[in-house]
Amino acid sequence: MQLTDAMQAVVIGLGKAGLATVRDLLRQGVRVRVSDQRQRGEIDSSTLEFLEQSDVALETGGHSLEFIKGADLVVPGPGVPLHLPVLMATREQGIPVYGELALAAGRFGVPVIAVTGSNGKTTVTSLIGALLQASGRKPFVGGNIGTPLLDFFAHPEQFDCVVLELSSFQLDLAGDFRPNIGLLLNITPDHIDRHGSLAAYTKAKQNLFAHQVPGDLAILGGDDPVAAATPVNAGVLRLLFGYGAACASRIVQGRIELGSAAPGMEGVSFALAGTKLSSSVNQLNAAAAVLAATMAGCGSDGISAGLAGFEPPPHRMAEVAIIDGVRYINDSKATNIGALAAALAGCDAPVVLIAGGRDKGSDYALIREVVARKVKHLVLVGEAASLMRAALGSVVTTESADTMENAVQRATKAAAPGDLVLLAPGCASFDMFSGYEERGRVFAECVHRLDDSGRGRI
Ligand code: UMA
Ligand code: ADP
Repeated sequence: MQLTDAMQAVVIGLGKAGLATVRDLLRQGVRVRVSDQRQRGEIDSSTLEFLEQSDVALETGGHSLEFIKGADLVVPGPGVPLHLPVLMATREQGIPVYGELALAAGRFGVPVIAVTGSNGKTTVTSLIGALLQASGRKPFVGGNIGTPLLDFFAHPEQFDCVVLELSSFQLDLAGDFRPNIGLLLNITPDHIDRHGSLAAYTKAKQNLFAHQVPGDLAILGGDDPVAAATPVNAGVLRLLFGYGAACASRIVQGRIELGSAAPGMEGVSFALAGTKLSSSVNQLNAAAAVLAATMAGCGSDGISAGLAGFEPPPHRMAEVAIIDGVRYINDSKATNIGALAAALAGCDAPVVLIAGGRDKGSDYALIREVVARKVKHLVLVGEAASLMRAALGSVVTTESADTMENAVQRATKAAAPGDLVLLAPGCASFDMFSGYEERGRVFAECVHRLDDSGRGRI
């Protein structure tokens, strides 16, 4: 849609992305109104001041049909459920509903690499950014990773390429958005509460490739049957990464080997030993990122330097301490059962698992086999505790804890020297914490308190 200054847009949800959307629409000269479910007093004063100065009308305490009257388009933030009555009414009235990606489509003017998948998005997105940077490029890194993607348009002159982490929520309303290089890492169930079914969630993820044209590239997780089977448009190059022989970027004994699809890089390989990417999931993430960076024109020197200097984001399989021979691992970012299963699969010692939190409609029976194989005792926290006990109680001993402190103490009691105590919740954190970061921080604090209480660090 060509936006003009005669148009009026309504933004729903004044979160990070919503505020960036307001700014972007204002830059394009569109008249903007914004509606948020929070009360006015809950919105910070600098935001209120900005809206007032920019002549942006604000509705608080909910979304009324009256407020969207006369709008030429409505833009919900990514976390706003699409079945809200106000959005249903918007559609019924024939008003287009755009997401951030639909607003950005066709405007970047530099190559765009976009990463989606159930797990590994943040790691792969930031790693691609690091590889590009180490190769002398100036990437904008944003999207679901934290910096709203529309912020790119505030200073496009500062960047020569764009790397986006995209969630299924963002891809649900992507319009004509098209990445030059799209990556779908893997698909395991997540956000079923929002999408309604695994099929709808998968479709949203695969939407990344819907508008690609000949010359574009689709990079797919070769070991993930759903990701690998993603249809791509005619003329789009399809490359796989992973362990399989058909992969253009292949993990062989801790190294990443590039195949003939990578121009000028055939037979080049990169060692991961000595980098912070040697865990089993990070080997996969590195294989994806190296392939994307290679296909975006990076050479082997830049890629080697980028891999060597990369610091993985926190709260992902991070060792917190070793106390009395027990290793405590914080994988608070394991917010779905795919990440939980991958964490367990990569563990090389008996695991006392702390799991649970806010359920997202997950079927915990899907992880029964890996739990039976790897977990010696399960400590459950949060709202999902009874659902998880019902699904897993037949294969592992379980107990409940009402605080993280109590969970850490119970897990410690069940662990023997050589064991791992792993926080990998498999659920969202919002029933007990402000987010996965706070959950991981509190876990680490509780572990350190054990240490302070006289147990010897090894
Ligand atoms: N709101 C309403 N009405 C509603 C729902 C929400 O008004 O019905 C308002 C809330 O009051 C709040 C605002 O909307 O003021 C929250 O907006 P949002 O949920 O769209 O979140 P943002 O703060 O804009 O952050 C979003 C992403 N959040 C979600 O997709 C839920 C962030 O991803 C992203 O980093 C940020 O944009 C910048 O691009 C976070 C996330 O949790 C990390 N993503 C999910 C995930 O990774 O699993 C998808
Ligand atoms: P996302 O942004 O998709 O949530 P992250 O990189 O933040 O991905 O990692 C989220 C969780 O998934 C962490 O628990 C991490 O240990 C796990 N993880 C990371 N990469 C992978 C992968 N390739 N496959 C499965 N799990 C992964």
